[in-house]
Amino acid sequence: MMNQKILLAQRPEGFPKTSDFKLVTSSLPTPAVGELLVRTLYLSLDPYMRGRMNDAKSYAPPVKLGEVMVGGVVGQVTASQHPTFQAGDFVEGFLGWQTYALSDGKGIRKLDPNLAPISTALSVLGMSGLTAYFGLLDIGQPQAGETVVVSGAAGAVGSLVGQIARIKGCRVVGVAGTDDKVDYLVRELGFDAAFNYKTTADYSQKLKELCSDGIDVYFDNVGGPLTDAVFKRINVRARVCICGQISQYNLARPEPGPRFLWKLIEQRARVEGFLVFQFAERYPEGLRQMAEWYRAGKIKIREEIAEGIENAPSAFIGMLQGKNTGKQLVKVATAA
Ligand code: NAP
Ligand code: FER
Repeated sequence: MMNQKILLAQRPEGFPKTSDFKLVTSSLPTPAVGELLVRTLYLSLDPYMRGRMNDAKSYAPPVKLGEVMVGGVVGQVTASQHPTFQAGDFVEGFLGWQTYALSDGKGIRKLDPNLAPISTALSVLGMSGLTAYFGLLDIGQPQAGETVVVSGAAGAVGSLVGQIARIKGCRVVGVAGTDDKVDYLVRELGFDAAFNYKTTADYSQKLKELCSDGIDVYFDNVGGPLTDAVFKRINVRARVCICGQISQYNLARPEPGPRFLWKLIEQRARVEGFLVFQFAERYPEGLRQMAEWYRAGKIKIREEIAEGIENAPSAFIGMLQGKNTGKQLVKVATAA
């Protein structure tokens, strides 16, 4: 048996291409004392990976050229010399774009496959869910009756944010990139309204129509012109949560925007960026609550599943282009 790995072959200029990645095969490692070998079942594809392909330090160092791409994985232990893991255990951790990974157990979470499908450890019961939960509730502090606008609304994080805001009694307006996504938000996820930013000419006018009482919380996944338009409609003491700026990730240079800081004075409003990792000590709370809502049917999810590690680069590019509704995963192997 061999290990298949996807390496960063070159740093993308603008939008990534499949040739920025390289699939290589190597022999399977054997775990030493204190180590375990994990077979990847699902690989998570996330927008942050685009940032890690650049030669720029952020909260984490860039992926080096010729290194395995970073990524969250759900897998199954195939061999272990680690006291807390046994062959057959299901686990989740940042194990990278590869079919097998050696680990020392640090940052590896054991999963109970009877509680929820294991893939959810990468979506609603993983990083996407925790981002939605803490970003909306801690940074956004939505109150019943308030209007919450979510961009990237049909994606992994955005679809959860809108549903949590509904649970909290808010009026929720989503923004997404296709008419099917807009239908999904309103008909299946219970959003009060949604619009397609690709076919809407005047965002500011549309927001005025759909948010007649103004905007109290904006959960921003995208940035760019949509975010500029939201600022024109924020209410007194509004909270703007900066979760992501995906409209900027593939640009060679960030776009200059209109200057809207005066709106914050007028409305005594707050803008705050956050990283899900800052809430690490409270992950158990977030996971408990998300699991309760998910199991009670109050939160619905969709997963977009590509097949085979070799298709991870094209699925990643597809996710950046909006081909996914809900969480983009790659199914790499079937559980034993
Ligand atoms: P996702 O929303 O499932 O997938 C990305 C989506 O972005 C695509 O489906 C696409 O949908 C949309 N998109 C792509 N280009 C766009 C553009 N130019 N303008 C507007 N929308 C665009 O991904 P996710 O994992 O849930 O992540 C959502 C956001 O959260 C990202 O910005 C990510 O960086 C951020 N995030 C932040 C943290 C944190 O700790 N701060 C953690 C996780 C994620 P459309 O069809 O709607 O265009
Ligand atoms: C993300 C976007 C940005 C994310 C992290 C960041 C974990 C962090 C960026 C930085 O530190 O520069 O989706 O997810």
